[in-house]
Amino acid sequence: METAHSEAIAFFDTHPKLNDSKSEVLTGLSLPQKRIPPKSFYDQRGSRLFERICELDEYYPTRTEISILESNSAEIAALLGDDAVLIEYGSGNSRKIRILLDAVRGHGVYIAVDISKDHLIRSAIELAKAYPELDVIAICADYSKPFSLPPDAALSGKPGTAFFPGSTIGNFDPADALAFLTSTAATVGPGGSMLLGVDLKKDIQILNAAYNDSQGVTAEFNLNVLARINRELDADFDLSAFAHRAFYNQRHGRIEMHLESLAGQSVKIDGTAISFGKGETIHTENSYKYSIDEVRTLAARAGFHTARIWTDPDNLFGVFYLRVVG
Ligand code: AVJ
Repeated sequence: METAHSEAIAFFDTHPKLNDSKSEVLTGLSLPQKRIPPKSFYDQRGSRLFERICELDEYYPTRTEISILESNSAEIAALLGDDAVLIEYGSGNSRKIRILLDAVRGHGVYIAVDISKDHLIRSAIELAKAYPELDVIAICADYSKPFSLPPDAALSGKPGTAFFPGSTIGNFDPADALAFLTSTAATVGPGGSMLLGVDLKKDIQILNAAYNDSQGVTAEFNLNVLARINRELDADFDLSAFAHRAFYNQRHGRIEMHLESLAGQSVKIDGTAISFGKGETIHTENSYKYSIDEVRTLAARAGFHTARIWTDPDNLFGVFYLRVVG
């Protein structure tokens, strides 16, 4: 690290294996139901489009979760206690963690875990500058797999609280969500806890509107993945020959996003031809929605007791405080 503020943070690198994205995309597009993983959305333009989504009238989750965290920050701080050890899974937009850090008056330990090293270090340094009393640790790791926290000395011996906001858990299939929570329980260990943000089941029209906004930003976000593949994987997708589709799948309790081929066509990716029938789709994202009871049950199977739940007045979104059992 070559920055003037590198001494402000501690950095640990687990050297997560970056999947070979070309073969991953080619494999996904060879399946009977073609698919591209949702992590592919977030190149620079995709991350910017996602930030615009978060500002849309129709997209309620971000602003609702922020208001829940703000309204309950004193109680959350009391549960975290003095010198809290906060472990953020995915160091996205720092707005939410700042609410918690302000509530604990900038004291304690903050551990950011992210697979994207540059982004991770940049945001960790930002927070270290903003909270001079805070011990900031950055761990480059793939948090969807188990990883170890740095030695106890760095952690004041206090069990940690994992912070996983944004309903990112909604991107996991149920079995993967269970595996993820189980491994998080192991990471924070006995006495540890988790603050989990989850988008709740609700009126289908509200859900469908959130993923079919009137300004078409979500459509741009979805289509951007094809522009990214064109650029990074030497492909020739015609973006005007695909359309954004998003709908609530009631049986699975999830929003599905797809890109629908508007014609029969063939696309080349690094020399490999992929053919599309008219109306055929690429499945780009699942966003699972949970009832409060479903979160409780999932958490219990992963070894967590649901100690506290905060919601908004319309029950759109839930923030769950989970404690490791035993
Ligand atoms: C970042 C996965 C929580 O599922 O709502 C927003 C991503 N996709 N609009 C979500 C997303 C389309 C978002 N998550």
